[in-house]
Amino acid sequence: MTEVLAIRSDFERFDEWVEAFRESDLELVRWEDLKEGQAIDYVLVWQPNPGMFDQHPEIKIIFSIGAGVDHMSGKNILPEGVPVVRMVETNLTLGMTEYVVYQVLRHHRFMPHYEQFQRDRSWKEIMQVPASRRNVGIMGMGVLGTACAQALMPFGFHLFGWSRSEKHIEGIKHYHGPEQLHAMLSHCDFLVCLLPNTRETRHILCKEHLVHLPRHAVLINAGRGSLLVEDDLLSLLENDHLSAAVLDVFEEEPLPVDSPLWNHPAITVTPHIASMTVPETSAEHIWTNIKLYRLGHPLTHVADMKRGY
Ligand code: NDP
Ligand code: OXD
Repeated sequence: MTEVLAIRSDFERFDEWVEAFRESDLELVRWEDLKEGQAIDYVLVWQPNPGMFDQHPEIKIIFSIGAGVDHMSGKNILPEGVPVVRMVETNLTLGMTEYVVYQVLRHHRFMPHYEQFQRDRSWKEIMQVPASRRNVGIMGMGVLGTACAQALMPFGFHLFGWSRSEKHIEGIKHYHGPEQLHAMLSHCDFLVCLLPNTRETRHILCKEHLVHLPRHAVLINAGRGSLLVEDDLLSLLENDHLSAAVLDVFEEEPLPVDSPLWNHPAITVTPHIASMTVPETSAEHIWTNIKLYRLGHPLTHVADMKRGY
C-alpha cells in the first residue's frame, strides 16, 4: 500500500514539495486535506498545534521543516515515542553560511559606516584591519555553526567555538560547557550565536555573559530570539561595550512594530531569513530517512526532545 506523507506548515509550497518527492513512492497530502479517519505514515511539519496528532497514533516519523525543533516542544504536541527528525540539508546549511559570512565581512570591512558616509556625502576612510587580527567566535558548533566556521576559515580570521560537548576541529579553538563560556567570549571581536532554544540556552545572551566580550564586539544572533535579553543588548550598545548587533530571530516574531530594535542605528534586523529549508534538497534527507526506517536501520538527525535539540 502507498505510504502517505502529510505536510502541514504555514508556507504555501505544497506543489514544490510534491515535485521534490517525485522520485519517491510516497503519496503527499496537505494536512488540511486529510479525510476523516485517513491513515498517515509520516508528517512534515512546522509549528504543530497541541492535540494535532491525537487522532493519528499510526504516525511513524515526524519530520521538522526547520533545523530547530523548539516549535514542537510544547505540552501535548508530540505523541509518545515517535521519533522527531530535524532538518539538515545542503541549502539550509549554505544559506546560513552565506548569511554569517556576509554579516561578519560587512562589519569587519566597516560597511555600515561607509553606507552612512555615502548618505552624508562624506569621503572618509577607516583604516582596514587584516582578518588575521580579528577573532570570530561561534556559540553552537553543530551542523550550522561548524559549516559557518569552516566558511570563515579561508579569510584568515582566528576562530573560536563553544558547545555543550568537547570537540576537536582543525583550525578552531573549541571551548565547552558553562565553565568555559567566559574564556571563549573574552576572545570574540565577532560573536555568532547558532544555539538552539532550550531550557539551558534561554537568555544566555545576557549582560552577565556578554560583558566578557572585548569592548566594541559585534553580536550576530541567528539562533533563536529567546537566547537574547533585548534590554541587556540595548544597554551594552548604549555604553559602547558592543558596537553593533545583527538580529535575525526575536523572542516575538514578527517583531512588533513598536520595538526599539527596528530603528536602532547599531542594529540590523532581518525577519528570520538567515536561512530557509529548500524542498528540492530537503526531500532527499526525508526520503533517505524513510528508506532507513523501512529497512529497520537507525535514522539520522533524530532530535533528543528531552534535551531540546
Ligand atoms: P545542531 O543541533 O547541529 O547544533 C546545536 C549546537 O548547539 C551543538 O553544537 C550543541 O552542542 C550546542 N548546544 C546546545 N545546547 C547547548 C548548551 N546548553 N550549551 C552549549 N552548547 C549547546 O543544530 P543546527 O546547527 O542545525 O541548528 C542550530 C540552530 O540554528 C537551530 O536550533 C535553530 O534554532 C537555528 N536556526 C536558525 C535559522 C534561521 O534562519 N535563523 C535557520 C536554521 C536554524 P553539542 O554539539 O555539544 O551537542
Ligand atoms: C529554523 C529553520 O529552525 O528555519 O529556524 O530551519
